[in-house]
Amino acid sequence: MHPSAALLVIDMQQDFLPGGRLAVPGGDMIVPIVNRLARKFEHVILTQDWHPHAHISFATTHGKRPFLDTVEASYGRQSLWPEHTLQGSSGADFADGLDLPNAEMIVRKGFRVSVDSYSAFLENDHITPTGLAGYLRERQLSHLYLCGLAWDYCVGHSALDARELGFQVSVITDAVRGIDDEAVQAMTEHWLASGVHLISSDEVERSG
Ligand code: VGL
Ligand code: ZN
Repeated sequence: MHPSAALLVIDMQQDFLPGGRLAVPGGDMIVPIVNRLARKFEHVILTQDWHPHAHISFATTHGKRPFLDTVEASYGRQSLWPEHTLQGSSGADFADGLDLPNAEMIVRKGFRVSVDSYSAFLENDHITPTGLAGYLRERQLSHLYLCGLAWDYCVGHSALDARELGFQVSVITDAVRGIDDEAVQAMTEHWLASGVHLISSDEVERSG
């Protein structure tokens, strides 16, 4: 790959795979694709969703229903989820079979109790940076290829923020899975309107 290219592997963690606490359908199917893709990149960066107990995004924190209810956070509406990717829990571990020996950096996110972070770049308040943009800029990694989970949330917002921060962004669509079909559709429209490119893992692998 181009020397300025980096592969961002978003939230490939046990809790997001079938059998996990916030399972993304087919999430396990992309593990071999991600492993193969990583061999093509000199720069591979992972994100790890990493929540404390009583996190704002947990339905249990508010006595509400996951997937259905929301809360008004200081930064706007926050969706509610089953408890997932608790710091240090086995559900927060990277997916079984994920094999990325050349990964150089792990960005943890969502570790503040009162702010969620879907995006690898900015927390859900859209103000607090994770530091990833600074890392990439300092290393002159300007062409980002995204894969992982979930299409409609963490991959989705990471791609949008990366575009806004001035990166070239391609999402490798057969190496991503989503939670909700309608949300996947809406996110894909946002991507296209923002100049996010959609490509296949075949195209990436053929491009050398
Ligand atoms: C995610 C919902 C809550 C994701 C993380 O990785 O897409 N979605 N936390
Ligand atoms: Zn989360």
